[in-house]
Amino acid sequence: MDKNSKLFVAGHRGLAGSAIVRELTRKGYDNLILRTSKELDLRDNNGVDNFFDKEKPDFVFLAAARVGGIGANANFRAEMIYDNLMIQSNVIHSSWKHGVKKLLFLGSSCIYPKFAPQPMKEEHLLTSELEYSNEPYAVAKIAGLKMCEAYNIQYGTDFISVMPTNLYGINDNFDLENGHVLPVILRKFHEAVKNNKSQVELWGSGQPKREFLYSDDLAKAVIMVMEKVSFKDLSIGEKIINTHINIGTGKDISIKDLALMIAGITGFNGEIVWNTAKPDGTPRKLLDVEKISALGWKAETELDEGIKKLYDWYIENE
Ligand code: GFB
Repeated sequence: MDKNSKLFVAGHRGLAGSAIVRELTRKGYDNLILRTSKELDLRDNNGVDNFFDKEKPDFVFLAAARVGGIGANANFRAEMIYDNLMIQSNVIHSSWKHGVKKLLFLGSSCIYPKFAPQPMKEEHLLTSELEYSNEPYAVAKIAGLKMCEAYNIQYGTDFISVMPTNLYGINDNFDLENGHVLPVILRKFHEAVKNNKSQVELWGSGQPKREFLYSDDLAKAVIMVMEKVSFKDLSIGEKIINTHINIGTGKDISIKDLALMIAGITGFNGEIVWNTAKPDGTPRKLLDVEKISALGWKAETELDEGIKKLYDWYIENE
């Protein structure tokens, strides 16, 4: 991939996609092809095919997806599977058809079994049942990585999949019902401080543990993989040893401790009420990051530092 290669970043307005665009621009890649979902509906097979035919991108970052927190996964089970299957199938298939040199597909740590050993290694994929609350999303993401693998084997393409842990950062989803846990807690505390509220309700028991990665750190990992790694590097001879690479910090934190950290940053001193009628989701979700570390990448942003950056951005853009 050189500095004037034609790069298509699908999903460039989202949390992951916008971070990838910022980092590509910072590194001097200046031939980016970007389309909003209004301009190009990635669920539309003909539209996507025509776009690839016309633009002929050399490299594709597939960061477009229907995503959300545990609420969105419960409220939109149908969209979670339909939209994701359509988006990724159209983009992956058209990338093959129109000779894309390399494609990078972004999945999620939700692909692993609910009770996978911790930390979760790439080879734990499909070893037991999934967490029910986000099963439609996880099934779509597993289909995406398997589709990349299948095209690589049959057609000799170079389509690589990476599985990031829970992300947070600029352009995050702060929607109280459907957003991700970290930005939603930040918003709840911020609004409580602003409105002099002494109590904030959070979901579940607070006991589950999650691993959080700042989106700008993810972008560096993703671009490094695109620049350095080929699908054949993930195999030994004919044997495929890995279909994907985990991207995480290697450290996790309970939702309760996360809430206390965010309370400190936002200045919320009131009471936290845990609504246990809301789901906890999977008990723990920590990625094994040995492979991405061996490639020379490491998360740089400490959690408290990343939350402070996100809080500054949120206040500016509220
Ligand atoms: O954001 P979330 O769905 O991440 O929720 P997941 C994580 C945990 O935070 C759950 C608790 O145990 C929730 O009960 N929680 C506490 C809250 N308060 C809140 C709140 O106000 N809002 C939310 N959303 N949660 C995501 C998937 O699962 O993992 C995504 O939903 C994505 O699709 C991501 O794949 C990696 O870790 O449970």
